[in-house]
Amino acid sequence: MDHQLEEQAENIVKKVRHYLITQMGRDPKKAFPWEIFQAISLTLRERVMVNWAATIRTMNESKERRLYYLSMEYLPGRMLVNNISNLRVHPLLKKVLEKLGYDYNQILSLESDPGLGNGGLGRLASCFLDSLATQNLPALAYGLRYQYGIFEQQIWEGVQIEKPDCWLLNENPWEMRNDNYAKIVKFAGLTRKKLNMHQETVLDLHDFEEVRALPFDFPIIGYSESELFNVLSLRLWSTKESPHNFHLQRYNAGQIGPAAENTALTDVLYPNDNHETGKRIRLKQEFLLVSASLQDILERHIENFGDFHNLADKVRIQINDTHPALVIPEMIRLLTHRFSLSWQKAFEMTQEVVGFTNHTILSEALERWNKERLACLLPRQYWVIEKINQKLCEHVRKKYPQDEEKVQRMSIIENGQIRMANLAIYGSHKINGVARLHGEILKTRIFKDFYEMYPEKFTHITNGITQRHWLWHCNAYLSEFINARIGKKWLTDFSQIENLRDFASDEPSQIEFLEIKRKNKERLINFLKEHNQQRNLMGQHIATSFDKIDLDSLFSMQVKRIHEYKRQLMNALQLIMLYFELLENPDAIAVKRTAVIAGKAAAGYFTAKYVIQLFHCLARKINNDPAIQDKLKIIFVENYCVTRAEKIIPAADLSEQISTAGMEASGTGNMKLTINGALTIGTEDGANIEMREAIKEPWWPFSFGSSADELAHLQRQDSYNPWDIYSQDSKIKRALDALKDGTFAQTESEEEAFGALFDTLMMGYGGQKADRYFVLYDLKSYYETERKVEKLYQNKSAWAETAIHNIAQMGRFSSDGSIHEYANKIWGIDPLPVDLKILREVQQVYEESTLR
Ligand code: NBG
Repeated sequence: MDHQLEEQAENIVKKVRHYLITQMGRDPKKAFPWEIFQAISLTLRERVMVNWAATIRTMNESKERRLYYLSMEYLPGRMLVNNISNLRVHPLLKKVLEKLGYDYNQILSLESDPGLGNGGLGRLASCFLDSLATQNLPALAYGLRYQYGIFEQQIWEGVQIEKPDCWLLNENPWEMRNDNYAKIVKFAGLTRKKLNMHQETVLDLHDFEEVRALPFDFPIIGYSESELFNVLSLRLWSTKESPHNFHLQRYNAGQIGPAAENTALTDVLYPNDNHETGKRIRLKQEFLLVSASLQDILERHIENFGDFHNLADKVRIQINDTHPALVIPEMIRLLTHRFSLSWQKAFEMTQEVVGFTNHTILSEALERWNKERLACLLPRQYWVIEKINQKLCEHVRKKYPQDEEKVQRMSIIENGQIRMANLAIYGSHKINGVARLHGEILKTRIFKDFYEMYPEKFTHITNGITQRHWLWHCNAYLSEFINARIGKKWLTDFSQIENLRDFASDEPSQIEFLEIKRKNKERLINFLKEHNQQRNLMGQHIATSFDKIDLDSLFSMQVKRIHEYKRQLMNALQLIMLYFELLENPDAIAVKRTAVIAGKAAAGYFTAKYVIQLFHCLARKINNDPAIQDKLKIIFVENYCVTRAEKIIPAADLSEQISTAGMEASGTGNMKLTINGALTIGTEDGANIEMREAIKEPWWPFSFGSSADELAHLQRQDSYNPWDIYSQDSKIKRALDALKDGTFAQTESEEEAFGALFDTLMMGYGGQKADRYFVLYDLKSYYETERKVEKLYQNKSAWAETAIHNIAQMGRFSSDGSIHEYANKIWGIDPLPVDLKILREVQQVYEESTLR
């Protein structure tokens, strides 16, 4: 075995040297680390390319139904490490780098983390791609190749500063530019009516603006125990590298900005999570994705089948939230106009093809486009939307003749706005929520009218995560622990993890589990020492000591985007209350606590930014207060991203999932933390509920807070007044007062920030109700439940036992399971493993072409 590894490593070293010379003109003895990264990637890529070509041919020749996944966001994490992991060549590559004389971790950390998404929605898309590829499902994914991903977050004396994220500074060995498949997308222009062969009106367009979308393909490698693995394509469109997108006439007229608008169209990802702003460029981005991808999809279909008679049988398109919902009018338009299908046929086909996943019930996140804006930028698509809407309204009127209000509620166009969710529901055959509670809320609250009319369209599929990335890849110690006990089947069949239950009460296993946790905490703290030094007002690093962090303290983690409904502020208040209690009596709490918080705030979201500032000031005061004898430490980790999550999550003892019940559609961080051996303190929200049911009493001891129904009731009654709590609960009052009395604020800006936080809780702002996310309402039970946490943590063995039970019951939260459900319930697609004969053929051609 060792000998074999040695030999393989030697061969790869040769290849790497070959690339260093032929691609970089570099003497291998003098290569820069970045060149080594490139050469390693190119070498590994060869292996991937063979299977990639063979998978594509397998799909084309099979003529099976295919899924096309459309998403404005992806968060794949670093590609080289992920690919090494799915190709199972980790030990081999370590050996290779050792031979070449470079440090494995250093080389791998050179790659930047492609931040092509905001948070859960984008990461879910990447977990889904991993599962699609691993389960050999015939699929292809589309997105945008943003030049700048989600901003890099820096914290300057507590204030979030957004720096551009230039992930494409260096050549990316994992993307394949594909000029042959570039597409032209048309915006604006004037329309002219004409008749198609069914004597139905369609619109021609002239004087339009043309934008060229150029695809870059990324391989998505399926995990497999053998050389038989599928490779899917993630095709990302860019407008950057097409010189004709530059508008010279405008430039000559002195309009420098507008001249570059189309060249710059895919430059930046809109950095909003659960919030849409209705900006024009965003609309153009969305249509770019839709139009280019749809042309691609239809061309593929024609190439395979010659015409569209079987389109509804062979194609499934899943839209990740409403962002790509323009696919509905655009598909109808193309089919009726360019391909001369009848309107009715085109509409029915589109409905059958498209599926829509909703990811939020927050009204500020539901997309609405200004009617004039859309009509001006996309006149033909607007015209189709009007027609779809007429059809919908007629339908509703027919079924509910007396109910004009219902028609208004369901109408796609209302009050000068186009409601994309209504369009997406009407235009697709299935709409799904992302957890059971979320699915219920869609049916009974936000899309009630649609549910009444089309009950069969509504379903839910609970989110999942890939255990390969979020356990195997990010937590080597724990993975070995699991493998040693139950083997490795869990990697592709996560239900196997159940067998771990047998070890929950086994003392040596408990001890080993706790040791692993400790090692992961140590790894995190070492990482933070190097990468999370604080910055002063000017952004310069100031020496930050982590020496007082006790690895045996309880590490609680709340890591996710900063949003009011996620209630990081409740966590902060709980920490303030704890601090005051410790000031009175440092022995009041038996275990030390290290509270880790991380997450980005949208650039214009002031309340969220104030919350970050508050954590900074809490840390400044509390971490340095000798009176509490190092019992409590607070760390805000800058720039939360996939790579940092991989370091933070394995180190967690406690997972904070404390959103207002009914607001977090699913959550996926909750799942990642649990499979890494953290216990959850959480509300009855999103997937927490299903996790509680799977893990069962007594292994889920820290559930707290009001239910979604209770809060909905309070809202309807309009009977909640946070001042009641303020005046009745002295501990809570004291914590709130501390926001105003200068306990934590040192500067005017800090005073203002915390004053504003106080006001959102007690007065409301911008026309919103005071404490609309019920922070104070749940705070008492939250605080008390945190004390229960500490009590259990004192009993290490009971803690470990509970944690192992938690991991063991997480089998159903793998994205493999979610994807399996999508494939059966929504898409109707079957696995299509790469054809061995085709693979052999491609391999042979490859071997023959490799010059010795
Ligand atoms: C987010 C939800 C999360 C959910 C992810 C993935 C949006 C619009 N929604 O609760 O807030 O886990 O989607 O489904 O980003």
